[in-house]
Amino acid sequence: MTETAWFWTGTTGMALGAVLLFLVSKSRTGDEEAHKVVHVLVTVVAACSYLAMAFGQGGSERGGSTLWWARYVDWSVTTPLLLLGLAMSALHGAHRRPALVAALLGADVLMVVTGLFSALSEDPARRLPWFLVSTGAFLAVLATLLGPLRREARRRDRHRRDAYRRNTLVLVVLWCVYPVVVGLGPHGLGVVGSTTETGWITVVDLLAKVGYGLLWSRDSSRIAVDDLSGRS
Ligand code: RET
Repeated sequence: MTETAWFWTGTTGMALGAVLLFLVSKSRTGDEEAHKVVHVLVTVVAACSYLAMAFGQGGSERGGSTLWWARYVDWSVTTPLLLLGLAMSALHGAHRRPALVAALLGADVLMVVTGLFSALSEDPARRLPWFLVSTGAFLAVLATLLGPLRREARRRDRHRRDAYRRNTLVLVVLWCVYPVVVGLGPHGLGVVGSTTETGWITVVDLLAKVGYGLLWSRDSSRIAVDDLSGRS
């Protein structure tokens, strides 16, 4: 498959995913309605980013291969939204702990921005330190999800608690693939080429945005029933 074919796969998959996520979660209310907006928006933003790359936009020549920075623009919007959705669910009905949410989203944006600095560095002596800073921010995100937020989620009703555990597990596993693929790619160690990198990222992106959104939607219908019956 060519790199452009992968970009079209991403565009179509994300656009269909947005419609699907909208349809399956149409009747949500309250927090779960906000959660629906998050998932639909994430797939719409990603579809636009893939369309730009399919059009040959959002990339610059770096060291003999194209650096697709449109991806980082996508991630700077979609990753904070996905984390916000998870945090809202863990903190449902509780004192919202704005400092915790700000730390989570702040570390995440730092991860994406410094990851872009790493990819933009032509000189390995600059690329590596930025990669390490980005990885440090990523570890801070994971520590917040698996530490304080998990403790908050444990205090919620059964469905929210289970949903948090499942969604966090899936999110952590999928997100760990990104640094590995980008690290091996043409703007990292250069072990794999641009098309391979794009192929892997497209597949993981579809799982982390559409697949993960559908997983939420299934949990969310149970949560909504609980909320209606006053059990939350
Ligand atoms: C980079 C490179 C530097 C080190 C690290 C990275 C992590 C990226 C991640 C991206 C996740 C993207 C998602 C997008 C769609 O929803 C920037 C690749 C740690 C974790 C989930």
